[in-house]
Amino acid sequence: MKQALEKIELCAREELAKIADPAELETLRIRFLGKKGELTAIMKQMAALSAEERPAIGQLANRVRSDIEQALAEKTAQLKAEASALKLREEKLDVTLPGKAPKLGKLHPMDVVMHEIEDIFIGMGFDIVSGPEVEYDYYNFEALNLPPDHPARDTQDTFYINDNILLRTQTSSIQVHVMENRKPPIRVLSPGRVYRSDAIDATHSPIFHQIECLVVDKGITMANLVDTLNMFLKRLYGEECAIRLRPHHFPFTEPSAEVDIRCFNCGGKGCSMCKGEGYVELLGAGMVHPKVLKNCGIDPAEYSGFAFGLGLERVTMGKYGINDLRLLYENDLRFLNQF
Ligand code: 2NM
Repeated sequence: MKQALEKIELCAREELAKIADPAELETLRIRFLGKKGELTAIMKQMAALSAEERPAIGQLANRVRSDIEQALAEKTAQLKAEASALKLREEKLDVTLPGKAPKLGKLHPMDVVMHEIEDIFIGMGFDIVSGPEVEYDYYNFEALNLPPDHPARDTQDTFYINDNILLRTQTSSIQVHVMENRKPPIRVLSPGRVYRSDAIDATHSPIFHQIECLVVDKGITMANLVDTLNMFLKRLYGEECAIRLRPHHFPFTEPSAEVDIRCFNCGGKGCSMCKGEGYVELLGAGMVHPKVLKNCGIDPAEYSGFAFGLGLERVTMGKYGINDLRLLYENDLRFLNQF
């Protein structure tokens, strides 16, 4: 029996040494120490021993059991330690490695210019206002003194939703809402998307952007218009910027003017950039027509105002030397990444 017990211990140690998987440990424990295990089977035979032999064999059996239990515990601890060391190795994170920089987006050149213009006017005490792109004929044309037979109202030029509703062709429709809803003094800048039924080419698009400025108060004159234009354009283009006004006609302003900017390339002498003119057309402006003020509930005998409007595409193209409008809409990263 002594030999049998020693053999069990030896065998258990050998088997244990081979194990690499924690799941096999339990199988081994049952095989040697379980109720139907090898050690239990030997213990059951102890009844047959003589009273002299029993204590020594009993002691040995107990020692073998506790030795196997201890060996099992040690192996369990060893496997656990190995598994956790492996996990640590596999999940190792080197926090000193350089990070992967995320690709940052940036503003479209038209947004850059628009924000710049908005900031200039906010600095002069203006509010930035917007309005609906789908508009009533009244706000887009009638209130602005465009008669029913005016060519701009032609279905060839304007996208109509129905007889009465259209896609706004100018941001002046916003100004009508502003004048209806606010009391002078009014100082607003209204940037926005506008729609005209034009074919796409290097200088035209059915969707483009305008920025319009409106001031209404007591005693507003052309002098205020010219001063505001100079202040605005010198901030946008630099102190050397100079402008000139040419008489023009708009139905919603009287008098009206086209505003040219002196050519930056030749300083006014005339060159290929300005086509020999010395000046480049930039925007339209004028004193708000008394009929328009009246349409919007403002008494033209008490108040006067000036307004001007510019195309954001044209200003952006001029500022960055872009020669084709379509580049602004194509979202080609080779183009956009240059800004
Ligand atoms: C322009 C040129 C001249 C303009 C007029 C008005 C309003 F609503 F006050 F009558 N808003 N904008 C105006 C005047 C717009 O764009 C070329």
